[in-house]
Amino acid sequence: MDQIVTFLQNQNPIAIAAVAAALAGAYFLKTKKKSGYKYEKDIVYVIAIGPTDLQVPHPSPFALKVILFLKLANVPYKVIYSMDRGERNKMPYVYYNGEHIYDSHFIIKQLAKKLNMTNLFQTNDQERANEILIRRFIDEAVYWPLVYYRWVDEKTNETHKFFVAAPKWIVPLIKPRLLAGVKNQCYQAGISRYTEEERVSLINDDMFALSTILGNKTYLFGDQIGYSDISMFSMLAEMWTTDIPTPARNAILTHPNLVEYIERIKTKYFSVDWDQSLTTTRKLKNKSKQQ
Ligand SMILES: N[C@@H](CCC(=O)N[C@@H](CS)C(=O)NCC(=O)O)C(=O)O
Repeated sequence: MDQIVTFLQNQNPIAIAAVAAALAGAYFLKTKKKSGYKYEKDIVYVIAIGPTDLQVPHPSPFALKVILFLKLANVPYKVIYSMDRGERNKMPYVYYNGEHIYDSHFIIKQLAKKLNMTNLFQTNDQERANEILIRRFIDEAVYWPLVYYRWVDEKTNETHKFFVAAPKWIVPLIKPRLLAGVKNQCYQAGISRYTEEERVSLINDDMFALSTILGNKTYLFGDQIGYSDISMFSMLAEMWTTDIPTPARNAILTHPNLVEYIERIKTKYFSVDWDQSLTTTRKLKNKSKQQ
């Protein structure tokens, strides 16, 4: 297969693009078939990208949000690793008792209602307003440095870790397209257009804000974990759990309360499956080496 890839690399770019598109298409269709899974009643199926060689069980902070929510709800769930992004072309999405739900926010809102998890949300208007702002700030703004340093920055990117479960031969065919897509998103979102100094100052401000709001509380709103904690833990854990000293990780490191917060929630809710999922990755990695 390596010879085929080398052969393709020496051909006319248009011919390569056509062959690459056909092979990548076939591969995506194959992984998409996983969405034709035999679903069981009362189990939530989370369809999300992975596994990867990152140090987190789910590479998407939005998938991690959904998983943490499902743990809190104490509802049986299964993760289906797939490239399938569903009809909104975004991951994750879930399937539950005959219904697809898209977007981590609406997944959590709708399942919380079905599962009667009202204690997750603030009831006082002032707190509820703060909860909305914190969550939207994290999901929509703090997200971009995570993407930028994982995918775009030459010194810190971990893109190779996303393809461990894919057959080796397909990687040179699908990776450039995915990478170009993510780079374009970072440009459009604006994160790529800052100077590094500006980017770092924004990240430092973001972490200062989160650390100050958390203060010495166990969770953002006191002793009980709430909806905005689900977002905050998921985004910060993705940034923190890497051995690459990205500016985002460095910024977290300067706030001991954020580090303790991440480790506390990770230990409490992911004591088993954080490592279990890394083992799954290792197994898949060995399998893809053999292909
Ligand atoms: N608002 C969505 C955001 C989901 C999202 O941006 N997912 C990323 C992966 S982390 C994705 O699907 N990116 C592919 C794309 O945007 O084309 C949610 O909360 O679920």
